[in-house]
Order: sequence, then C-alpha cells, then structure tokens
Amino acid sequence: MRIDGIILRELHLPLVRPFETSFGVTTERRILLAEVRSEGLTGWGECTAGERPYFSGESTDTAWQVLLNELGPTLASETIEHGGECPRIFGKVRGNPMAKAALENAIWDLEAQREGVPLAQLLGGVREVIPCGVSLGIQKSIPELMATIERELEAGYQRIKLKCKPGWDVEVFEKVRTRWPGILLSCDANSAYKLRDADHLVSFDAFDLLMIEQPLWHDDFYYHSMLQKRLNTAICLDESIRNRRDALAAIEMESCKVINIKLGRVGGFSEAIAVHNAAQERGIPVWCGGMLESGIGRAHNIALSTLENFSLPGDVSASARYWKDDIIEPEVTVSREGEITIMDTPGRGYEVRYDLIEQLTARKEEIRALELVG
Ligand code: OSB
Ligand code: MG
Repeated sequence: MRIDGIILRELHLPLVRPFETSFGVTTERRILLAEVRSEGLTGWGECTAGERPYFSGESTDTAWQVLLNELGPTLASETIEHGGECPRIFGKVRGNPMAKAALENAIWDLEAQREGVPLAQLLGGVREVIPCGVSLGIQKSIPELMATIERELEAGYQRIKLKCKPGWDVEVFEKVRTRWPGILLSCDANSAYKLRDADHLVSFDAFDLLMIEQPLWHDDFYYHSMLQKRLNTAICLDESIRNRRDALAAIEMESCKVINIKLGRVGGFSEAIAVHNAAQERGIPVWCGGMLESGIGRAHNIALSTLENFSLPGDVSASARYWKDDIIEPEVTVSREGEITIMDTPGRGYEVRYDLIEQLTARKEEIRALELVG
C-alpha cells in the first residue's frame, strides 16, 4: 500500500451526560482522528488519550504532538502491507501507545477494505454477536445510580460495572445487591485504593462481584498479587497491562484473574491480539474496555471483541449512551439481549459521516513524509 496522505484532526464532542471516575469528571471529549488515504481507500483510527493525563501519561495534546511530528511522518514515508508492521515501524518512539494505536488501527481498517473482508475477520474474530455491559460513572446520589442501573438493565445490558472510590463503594454495592441479587456486577477503582485499604477491599467479597478492576496503583503487579491472595473476588487489571509481557508477568505473579484489553492502552490491534492470545493460552478470560470513544474507536472495539477469548461482556455499548449524533452511520446499537451484531461489510463496517466530522473539527493538519520535515 502506498500512503497517499494522512490527515490528523481534533473534534470536540460533548457527552450526553458527564462521566465521573475516581480521577475526575469528563463532560466533553476532545477526539483525535487519523485518516489514512491509500490507493483510493481511506482507513480511520481514533486516539483514545484523555483530555488530561490522568488515566495514563498521554493526553490529547501529547498525542497530537507525537502523531504530527513523529509517528505520522514516519508512516507517511513507508510502503506498508499490513497493520501488523506498525509496531516495528513505530518501534523507535518509546511509549505513546494511544498515539500509535490511532495510526496502526487505521492501517488495519485499510487492509481489511483492500482485502474486501470485515475487520473482525481480518483480526481472526469468531463471533457474530458480542455481549455488552456498561460502565457507570460515580453519580450524585444512590437513588440516581439505582435509576440508571434500572434503565440499563431494561435496555438489555448483561453486566453492570460501577466506578468506585473510597466513600462510593460498599454502601453502594450493598444497595445495588439488595435490589438486584442476581445480576453480573463488577467495580472499577481506577487505582483509588492503597495497600492499607486491603481489609476494606476484602469486605467487597460480600457482594459477589464478577471482578474488582485496578484497585491499586496504575503501574503495579506486585501489590495486586499480594491483594489477590487475600480476595475471593477476581482482580481484573486495566491500567497496569501495557503489552503482552505485562500480561505474562501479571498472570505468572497471580496479580489478576481477568484482563481488560484496551486498544489504545496497548498500542493497537497487534499488541491487543498478542495480549488476548497470551491470556487465552493461560486460561485467563479477557474483555474489551472502553475510553468513551466516538463511533470510529467503537467500531474497532467491536471488531476486536469478536476474538474467541473475549468471553466476558465488555464496556462497549451503544453510541446513544455517549453522543447525541455519533460520527458513524449507522450508529452502534445494542439489542434487547444486550448484544451488538457484527457488520459483514469490508473494513470497520460503519461508514464515516464526513460532513459531520468536518463540522465538528476544531483543528486539522495534513501530515507530510519524514524527508520533507525539517
Ligand atoms: O477505566 O475503564 C476505565 C473511561 C475512561 C477512562 C477509563 C475507563 C473508562 C470507562 C468507560 O470505564 C468505558 C466506556 O464506557 O467507554
Ligand atoms: Mg478501567
């Protein structure tokens, strides 16, 4: 594939409702999109970096800089056949996985279109539908949370994940479990606890949670393994798992029993598949996390979730839970059974609403090949 052009843009998209985690509140997303043109086809990628460097070290602004000045020019100077070549091409740049994933995933999208196959098939996916759950932010009050859960269960979602932090945990779980004794329920602390909270975390065992996601430090395996020894509930790692080696280390150390895979956090489809395979070979189930993506990132999450070991409901849910108007056509919908049906058209399967994207674009840059820079 000859790369004919790479366009980078930032879109401003207000969420239909604010999303609160232990590290902050998001009301509007600054979405970075990479558009890669090659021989009459266009692949799209989304950078999932947050507005602030609180989930990980990357932010919208750091990713923009790295994409514009490093990764974009490097890719523009290459002839590339497969998305799987991207990790090598970007190998010189340390870190910055979310920036890398935006371009790598666009190449996989292009490759699937060129081959005339759905992206899910190119990735090795085996599912025709994927099971869906929702991640519910910290709410203003318990009654508001109860009403939200009721609505999401009514819509068909198969698993409810509650964002938690000290002061928004056991009292909440207690109320939710009393009302819904049988639902699949999990929680996600985004590193809100310390090892001195271990006794408190052990008390979560009373609520029959499917898992406790990332209770301790974002970069830790060791203390999570200490904690897992004391818990009956499975620990799921999100932030700590940056690549296949991390997954192997965490599994070996028994730091977790489940892994959340996020395309951006691991740097794109190649590494996501590698983490998936490593976990599968060791009997560790995975599920696909979310980063409040627009339709483009969402389409990629859906394709990834078709791999065999994505056996638990993920955080990939309907467009309408996030956006008044998503930037893809059709938007992502979830059935009354809590499933998304995989598109059978080539590539990402959802058309891009180009006019809407143009309208929402706050900044845009055309990337030039490396030899033309400086
Ligand atoms: O830890 O899974 C997380 C959103 C932003 C940053 C981190 C996380 C999340 C979510 C939202 O849980 C998942 C989604 O609905 O996209
Ligand atoms: Mg998480």
